[in-house]
Amino acid sequence: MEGALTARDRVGIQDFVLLDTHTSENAFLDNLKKRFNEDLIYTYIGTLLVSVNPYKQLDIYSKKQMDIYMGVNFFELPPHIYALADNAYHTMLAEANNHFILISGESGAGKTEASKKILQYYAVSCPSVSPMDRVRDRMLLSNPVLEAFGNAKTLKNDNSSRFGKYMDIQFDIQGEAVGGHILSYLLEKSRVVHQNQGERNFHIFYQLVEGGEEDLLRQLGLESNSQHYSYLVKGQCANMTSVNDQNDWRTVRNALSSIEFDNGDIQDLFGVIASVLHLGNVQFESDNKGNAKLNNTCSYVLLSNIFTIQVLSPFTVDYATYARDALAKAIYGRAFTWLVNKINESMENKVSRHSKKTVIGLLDIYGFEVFYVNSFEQFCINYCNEKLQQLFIQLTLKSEQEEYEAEGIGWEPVQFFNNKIICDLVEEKHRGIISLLDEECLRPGEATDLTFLERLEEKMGSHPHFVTHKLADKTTRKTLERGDFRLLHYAGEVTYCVVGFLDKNNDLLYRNIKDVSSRGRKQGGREEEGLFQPVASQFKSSLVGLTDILMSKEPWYVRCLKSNESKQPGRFDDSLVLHQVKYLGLTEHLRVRRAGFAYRRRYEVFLQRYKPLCPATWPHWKGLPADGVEVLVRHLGYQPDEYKMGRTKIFIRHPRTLFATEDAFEICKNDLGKDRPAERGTV
Ligand code: AOV
Ligand code: MG
Repeated sequence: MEGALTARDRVGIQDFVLLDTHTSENAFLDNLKKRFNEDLIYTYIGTLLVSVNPYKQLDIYSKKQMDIYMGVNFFELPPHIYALADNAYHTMLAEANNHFILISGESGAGKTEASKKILQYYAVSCPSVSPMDRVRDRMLLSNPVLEAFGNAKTLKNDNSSRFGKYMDIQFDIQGEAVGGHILSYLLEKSRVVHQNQGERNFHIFYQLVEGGEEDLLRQLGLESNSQHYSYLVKGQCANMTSVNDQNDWRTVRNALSSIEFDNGDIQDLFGVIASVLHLGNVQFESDNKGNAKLNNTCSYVLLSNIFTIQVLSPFTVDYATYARDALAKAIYGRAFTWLVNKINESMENKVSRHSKKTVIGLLDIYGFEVFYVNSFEQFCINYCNEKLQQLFIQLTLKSEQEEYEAEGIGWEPVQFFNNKIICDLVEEKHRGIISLLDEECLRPGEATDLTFLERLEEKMGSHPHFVTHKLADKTTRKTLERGDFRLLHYAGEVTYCVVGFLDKNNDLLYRNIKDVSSRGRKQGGREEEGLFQPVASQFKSSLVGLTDILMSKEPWYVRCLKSNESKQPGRFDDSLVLHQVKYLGLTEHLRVRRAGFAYRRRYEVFLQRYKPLCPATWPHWKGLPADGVEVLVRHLGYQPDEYKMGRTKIFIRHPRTLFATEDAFEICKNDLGKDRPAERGTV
């Protein structure tokens, strides 16, 4: 008994539900920290997985580790991302329904790494029949490709996702992964033409320029030096130590070949990427009338064909530059969409297209982020995070309620901070920020970013989560500039600078240029025919669509926490982690799990684990599992008010009851000398 306690003191508790003290945030933090210091980055809250970014490679992701977790009962092994993946998988197979894994956490917390680990687990561990091997390989290979085109170095994360990604992994009834499909959300196109100090453009540009083969570069007319390209040096950190662009180039290049990209596709793709770089180097100068003309160093026939049409109208140099950038963004955005479509084609299940399948959806989006200057992009990203937090709140409360109801057990709800108020502030029809923004975008010529801000202040001025520069001093100590507004998000306050909001929401010029550049091509493009929807509204609709997709499936949660701001291995910054624990609502989640009945387990599972503790159930119980559990817990001395028997599960009121049983089990297990795998230090 004492040995077990000492071990627990050192490595903490692997499931917060078993934490025998109160559920205070400090106790929570303390447990996370103990474990983190032992390189135990994963901890459960029931079936929810908390992960703390170690910023160092841990030896816990080998094939051997995968094998250990395959098909083993969730709580029998140390917490792991594989255990969650495996549990979702086996539940999906057993219940023949669809699931999704929601991975959340702020920028740099480890979401993308977690999603890759899960995909690897399925690709490697699930049963496999040869023809599908290629589909699985492609699913895995889609990662480096999409990361190259959709990720970039930001101040928060050297490999930050700049698009949202939802991937369905399809399984047949034998449990084999047979296909995949990706939905991508709002790519941060502005990065193509501008990067803040200390940030980079999308990885692919540097990979191509630094790693591309001589022949290829010559064909594309590219110099093998990123310093040569104005779009690559805005952040003044083109070459960074944590990324090896040359190696990554080879990985991406090989991946593309394996994902059904033929040489023509690859030529086209890099032709487009190169054209963006060339475009960025196009300079304008004033003619004698003050109009823009192409600087005579520009000799790109194809580009100037497209481009001079646009710049033939008498534009100023500024405007022409602006048009050039809009075109570059549009080209890149289209290339990205094309890429996602190609990848989807290659992961399509062509063998058993019509047989029944179930899916596990993996959601990995850009995390909440706050920079020194925050713009339209951060507004969209942070809004997206609000929506997912709202989904989490709805689902955890909802599923809890439903479970008690289904099992015939009454309960008292726990209070959460409900961020619905912030979601409404942003997205409410006719009244939300996005609606106001759209309205301003419909007044071309009259509206400006500043009139938008004025309208915001007028309409939202008294909202508890909106701060105008006029009121800033009363609410917080930090002052606001004239062109700023501040939102009090669930994860903290963010000051947004309105400059560029209208323009980025409109993407107007993008449409003009599309008209011009598609003139003379064979097809006009179907997109142009549809009704124009501003960017933020479009994003809002796509998030509604995503929510619907998710709500129709069974949820699993991975909550990623950032351990420190400076990406240091093994450093645990108490206040930073505590802040995340608070805003992610982790202790409330824990309290909900423990309210009324802290713990519940299916009768079969409970009996299987604890049956050695009672002579009547060991080694075999012949009757119904529920009856066996009843016999077992009476033998253990459970008092009638300590537990309830539901329809399929036993519900245990206090963690300490299960805790005592768990202790007894540990001792008994040692006595039996059973060679069960157990967490380091707990045996
Ligand atoms: P994110 O996806 O949550 O941020 P990442 O998954 O890209 O964050 O993680 C950021 C970096 O942290 C990675 O590049 C790794 O160096 C490190 N890291 C994360 N998880 C682990 C792990 N399990 N083991 C070792 N290192 C890890 V963003 O995409 O910015 O929201 O938009
Ligand atoms: Mg990411």
